[in-house]
Amino acid sequence: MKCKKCGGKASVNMRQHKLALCKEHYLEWLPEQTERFIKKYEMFTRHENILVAVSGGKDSLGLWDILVRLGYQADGLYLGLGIDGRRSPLGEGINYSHESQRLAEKFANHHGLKLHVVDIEKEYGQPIPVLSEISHRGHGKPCAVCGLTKRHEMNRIARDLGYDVLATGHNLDDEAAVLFGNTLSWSADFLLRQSPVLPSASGLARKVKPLCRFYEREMTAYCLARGIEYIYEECPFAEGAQSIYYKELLNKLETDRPGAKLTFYLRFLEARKSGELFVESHVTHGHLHPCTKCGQPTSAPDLCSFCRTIEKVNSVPAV
Ligand code: Q46
Ligand code: ZN
Ligand code: ZN
Repeated sequence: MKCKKCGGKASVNMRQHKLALCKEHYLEWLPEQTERFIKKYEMFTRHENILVAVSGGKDSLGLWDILVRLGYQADGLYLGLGIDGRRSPLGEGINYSHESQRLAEKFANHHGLKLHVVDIEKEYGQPIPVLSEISHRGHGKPCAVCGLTKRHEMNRIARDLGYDVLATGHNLDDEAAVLFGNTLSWSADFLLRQSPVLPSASGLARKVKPLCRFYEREMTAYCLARGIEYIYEECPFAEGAQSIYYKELLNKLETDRPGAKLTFYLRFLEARKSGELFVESHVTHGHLHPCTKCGQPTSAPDLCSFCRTIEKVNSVPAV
């Protein structure tokens, strides 16, 4: 297989685009495409300050790398969730959080970039697995509390430190799996909110997903070609997640019909934009007002669900 640009040996073959490129041209192509998506969806400009949520994985580190290479002002935010053997019921030997933090810091140091690190245990007294256990949210899995905490903290840091926009590394596989799940249940509220850009609203930072049109394997190829060291392991709690099952189903479809995943997602974005699928006014938006403790928007009468979770945890006497 030959590189379409130089005729040299191709190292990445993207069947869905009918495009094969050598390493050098792939490393040019991916940022160029990202720039195109940033402009197309009006995500941000070069005058704005971007906060990249960095997990230590390939997508978020790849995204940070691309934005910096494109000349954007992008700092990182790492959330220390405390998911590792020392302090969780997972057992010894699993050092997911420590290892991902090490790799995020290594990347930042190597490129001379600013990385904010927020340790959840230091901020709120307990790591995520324990917060989840004490608060009894999420049916024995910490993902509900983890997701709630990540959203809350990313928004808090973006707001408190004055960033214009929060960027996450969600790729096409992530977005297609979410879309598939929401379509199966026809969750109109969630479908309406699924977008490459969520504008800022009543105390919430603008959120963008510049990688939403790249396949997961394209991000893996980018990180390998750039020599970015990232954490290969998934969070141990991800095992058995419904989103992984949906990804496997979509991968089967993609094998038989290259490009199916991309078409599924892009046609949805087109239909959503044109208003073909939903009439926005039919979807009920709960009345939002600021949480009396943290100020972030909530539909609950006083505290938001994150602050309620932390209150509940603090009210349980220590053993
Ligand atoms: S980090 Fe957190 Fe994920 Fe781990 S505990 Fe669940 S939500 S699986 S993306
Ligand atoms: Zn080439
Ligand atoms: Zn709150």
